[in-house]
Amino acid sequence: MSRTVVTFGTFDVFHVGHLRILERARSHGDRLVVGVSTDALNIAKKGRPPVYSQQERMEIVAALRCVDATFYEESLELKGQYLRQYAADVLVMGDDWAGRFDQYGDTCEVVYLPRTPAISTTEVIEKIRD
Ligand code: C2G
Repeated sequence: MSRTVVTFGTFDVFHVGHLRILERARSHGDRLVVGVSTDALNIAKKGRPPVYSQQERMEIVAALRCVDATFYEESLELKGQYLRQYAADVLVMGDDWAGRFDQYGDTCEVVYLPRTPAISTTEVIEKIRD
C-alpha cells in the first residue's frame, strides 16, 4: 500500500536545507504532500511577510521532483485537519519542531529529521545584506 508523507514549511528564499528535508521526507513514503504557509500566517507568526510571496514559494516547491502535491497552510491550528484531509501516513518536520507535533501521533506517524547545519533563510538574507 502506498504511504503518503505530509510536511509543512514557509520555504522562503529557497535553499539547500529546504531541498534536503523535502527529499528526505519523500524517502519516508511514496508520495509527498507539502503545506506551504501563507503570507498571512507568517505575518501573524513573525510580524513580517516572507521575501517571496506564497504563490512564488508554492510554485518553487511544487516544481521539485520529490514533491507530488502542495496546498496552503493557513493556520498552525489546522494541522490535524490537513493531515486527515491529505490522508497522511507520516508527518515529517525538521527537528527545530521536535516534540511540538507529537499530539498528531494518533492520526499518523510523526517523524522529526535533523536540520541541515549552517544554512537558514535569515543567514542568506544577512549575507546578501552585508
Ligand atoms: N530546514 C532544514 N534545514 C535548514 C533549514 C530548514 O531541515 N537548514 C527545514 C525546517 O526544519 C522545516 C523546513 O525546512 O522542516 C521548512 O523550514 P521553514 O521554511 O523555516 O519553515 P517554518 O517557518 O519552520 O514553517 O507548520 C509549521 C510551519 O509551517 C513551519
